This record gives sequence, structure tokens and C-alpha cells, in this order.
Amino acid sequence: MKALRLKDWGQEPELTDLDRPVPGPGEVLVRVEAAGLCHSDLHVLDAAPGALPYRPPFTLGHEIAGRVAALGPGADGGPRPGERVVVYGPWGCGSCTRCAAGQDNHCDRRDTLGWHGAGLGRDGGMAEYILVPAARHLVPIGDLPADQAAPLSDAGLTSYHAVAGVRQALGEGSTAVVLGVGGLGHLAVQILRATTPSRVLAVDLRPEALALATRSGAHQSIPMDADTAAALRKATGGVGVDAVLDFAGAQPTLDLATEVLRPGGELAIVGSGGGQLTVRKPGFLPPGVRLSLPFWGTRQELTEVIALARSGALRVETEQLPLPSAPDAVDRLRRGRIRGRAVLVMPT
Ligand code: FEH
Ligand code: ZN
Ligand code: ZN
Repeated sequence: MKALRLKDWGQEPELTDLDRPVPGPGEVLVRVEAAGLCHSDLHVLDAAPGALPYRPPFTLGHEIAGRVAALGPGADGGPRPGERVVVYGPWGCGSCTRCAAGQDNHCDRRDTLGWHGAGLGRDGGMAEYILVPAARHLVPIGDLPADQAAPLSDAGLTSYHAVAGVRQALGEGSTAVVLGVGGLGHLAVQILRATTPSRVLAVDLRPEALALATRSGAHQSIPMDADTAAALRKATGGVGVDAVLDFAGAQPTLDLATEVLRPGGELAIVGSGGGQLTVRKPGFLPPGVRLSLPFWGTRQELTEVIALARSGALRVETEQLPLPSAPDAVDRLRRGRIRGRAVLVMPT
């Protein structure tokens, strides 16, 4: 089978021929239909030796949808062969209290495993097949198209989990701001509109991203410039923003969040843009502000995201690309030239 592999640190990913895996006890073989490309894939590709606890070579791809091809011994009880599924990408130890509760994203042993999941130290789904360690990592998707389902397992799930973490601030009359309208941000706008009464404002540098925000249901799409803070404050009648979801996590966006948050507001820092925030009392953050650093999501939340999408409430803006064009897609993602989410489609 074809697989896009990281052979060693600092090398470009290589399309490689591998033997099709055979599922062992408890494992499930999935025929991949689509695999999303994420900024975290860039972090993996750009990592210096020793920066991540992973040991190359491994196949990339942690946003995967496909069809169950075969079950290993004892892997029954989950989706049957032929059933279409999405893969819950955070793979923990499987035995701690967090993993037992379907919260592999918070596995207590994550620092001892040498991986974080599919395509993150373990063989992932930018390949024709993926071996999933347990049926519990699979969520049925029915007839949801693969290019829609795959991004929901990471971009969708991460955005949904971030919204869940700030939900207490999003009652009637509240205002939520999405900073950065890319693969995750445009889904966060839709999730906010579908699951909260809040007024949703979106901010980005790029005109095409602001247009995507509007198409996704933002009440206002505001360019990131010297007037953004004033515009956001004006949109709230001067009281400030109840929740900021920062999908960039860069210094300008964190500074903007500090300027516009309402007392008692929520700040979710989702993006890994390297920005820093000084938390001090007294300090620049308004009183009562709560911070969260959401990471991926739970398996239960993934089932809720898939149900939202199947109800028609979520639509992923995707660019579908054949697997062999992955190096070009990686380059375009680096340059911010992907609209929505790039999804690699496997050869049939
Ligand atoms: C995965 C592994 C490590 C860091 C970040 C991520 C995210 O892409 C998961 O949503
Ligand atoms: Zn990711
Ligand atoms: Zn665990």
C-alpha cells in the first residue's frame, strides 16, 4: 500500500510502498478514504531530533475517515467490516482512568508512551490502510462523506471541545469571538452558532478567511488591524467579549484577547502560535477571567460532532487533494494558502 511517511527528523515526508498491515488481537484494519492535513503535521515535520517523544519512521495523518476492512481476534463489539468510520485520533495508554473514560486526549501516561496517537509517533492515516489499536477508537459516520468526516475528528473535535470549555460564559446576550478562521476557526463559528445563543464575531488578517467566516455564519467578520479592539468593544456595547477562542495563539491575538475580554470572561487558547500571556494579580487581564488550553477532545464529544454534522449543522470547507500531492499541500499549508482544510483523498 502507499503511505506518506516521516523517515527521519528534518526530512520531507516520502510516499512509500508498505505491506498492508494485518490486524492483531483487538486491532482493527481500516481502509482509509480521506485524511486531513493539520498544522500539527507541520510541527512534526519541522521538529528537531528529540523535540517530540516520537521515533521515526512512521506514517503521518491523524484526521482519518474510511471503512472497516478487517477485525483482529477479539476486536468485535465495535463497528463491523464494511462500516464507515472516523478514527478518534488521540491514542493513550488505554488503561488509566482518563483513557478508560474515553479521554485519551488527557491520558495520565501520555509522557511515557512515545506517541500521542495516529500519525503522531504511531502509523497514521495518510495511507491506504491504517491499523487502529482498539475498536473503541472508531466512531460510525453512516453516509457522511469522508472529506467531511475526517477533518471533524481533529479540527471539528478540537473546536467543539474548546467551545465546551467556555460554554458557561455563552448564555443569552453573550458575545463570542473566534480569532483565526482557518481549518478549526470556521468550524468553531458553526459550532457556536449551532450550540449556543451567543453572537459570534470572527477576526482574521485574510479577506478570504473573513469571507469564509461569513459563509460559516459569523454575525460580523472583522479584519485584524489597529481598530479591531475598538470594533469588538463597540459590537458588545462597550462591556467586552464574554468568550475569546484564539485559534492562532500568536502574540497579536493574545494581546487582542487581553484588551477585549469582559470581566468574568473566558479565554481558550487553542492555536500553538507561540504567543505569551502574563497572568498576574493585579494585572492586565480583567477580574474573573478564566483560561483554558484545550487539547483535542474526548471520544464522546467526537460522537456529538459527527451527530451535528449528520444533522446538517456542520459543513467543513475542504480542498480535496490526491495523496501523491501531499508535499505540495504541506508547502501551501505552511504559506497559509489552504482555504478551510486540506484533505488527502486515497486512491480507490
Ligand atoms: C496533536 C498532537 C500534538 C499537538 C497537537 C495536536 C493537534 O493537532 C490535535 O488536535
Ligand atoms: Zn491536528
Ligand atoms: Zn491513559
